[in-house]
Amino acid sequence: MWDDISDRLVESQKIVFVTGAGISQESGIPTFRGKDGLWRKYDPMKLATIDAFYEDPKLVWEWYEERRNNILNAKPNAGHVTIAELEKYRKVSVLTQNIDGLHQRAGSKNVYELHGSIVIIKCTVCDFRDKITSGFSALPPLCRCGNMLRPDVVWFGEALPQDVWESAMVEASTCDTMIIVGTSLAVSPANLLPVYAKQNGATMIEVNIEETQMSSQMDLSLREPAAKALPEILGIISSGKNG
Ligand code: BV8
Ligand code: ZN
Repeated sequence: MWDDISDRLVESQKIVFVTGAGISQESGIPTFRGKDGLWRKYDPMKLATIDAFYEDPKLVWEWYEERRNNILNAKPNAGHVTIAELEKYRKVSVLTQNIDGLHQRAGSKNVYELHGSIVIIKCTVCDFRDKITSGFSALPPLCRCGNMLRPDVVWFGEALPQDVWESAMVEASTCDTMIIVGTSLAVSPANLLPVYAKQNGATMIEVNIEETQMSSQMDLSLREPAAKALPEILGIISSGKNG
């Protein structure tokens, strides 16, 4: 299993990663559906929605402020750092569902944030939008125009940013290798990206501590934590070179 995949990794030219909450789990950021998951305390399906925000903006903001604090104190782990390192050997793009910015902080250059970013804050009415890493004194915070501010994330029921989604589809359809890391692939349309890669004949590799709904479609499933499995993949590529 590994030999064939190692050869393909050595021959690979362009690697596209699709990442989810699992890659940030080892940075201390709870996943959505895991046992430590956010789902346990709150129901993101209820809170990460525009209705919840307008129904109870304070509650939704308390949830985001708690996550912002956790994320701003978190550090990229070996999984994020390895993906950034791989750019020395291959053309790499990262299509992430995460809103924590850890791929960029690890040094990845080509990151597409499919679901937005928790550190970018925008106004619900005017075109104010800025990176804000400090806490807010009052929740919900108000814009200078008097309207509520919100995190620049994609809520359930909201469309993904058009330009980001279009680029992500192109990346997924033009890679020879896709590595899917730490995502249950439960959320659409992000979970279509592996389908596009497979249709394009890419080598499909999954890194996940559990089985996912696409495990049977993978050429290789590594049942290991991302911080352990990704350095193994880097080792094969860096010693095999090519590319
Ligand atoms: C859209 C930002 C259309 C916010 C997120 C029925 C009713 C209502 C809606 C729908 C429905 N059916 C389908 C939908 C659409 C909906 C959807 O997919 N719902 C699902 C849940 C059924 N999708 C949408 O609404 C999307 N928009 O469709 O718009 C449209 C079109 C045009 C015009 C208008 C509208 C928007 C989806 C984006 C939602 N926002 N995040 C926030 O974060 O607060 S999604 C949220 O879930 C996160 O982004 C997260 O990344 C994502 C997916 O979860 P995962 O990343 O996979 O995380 P999860 O915990 O599930 O899994 C972690 C995995 O890691 C596990 O497999 C675990 O085993 C593994 N793991 C754990 N530790 C490790 C590990 N692996 C390796 N190493 C480890 N150490
Ligand atoms: Zn405003």
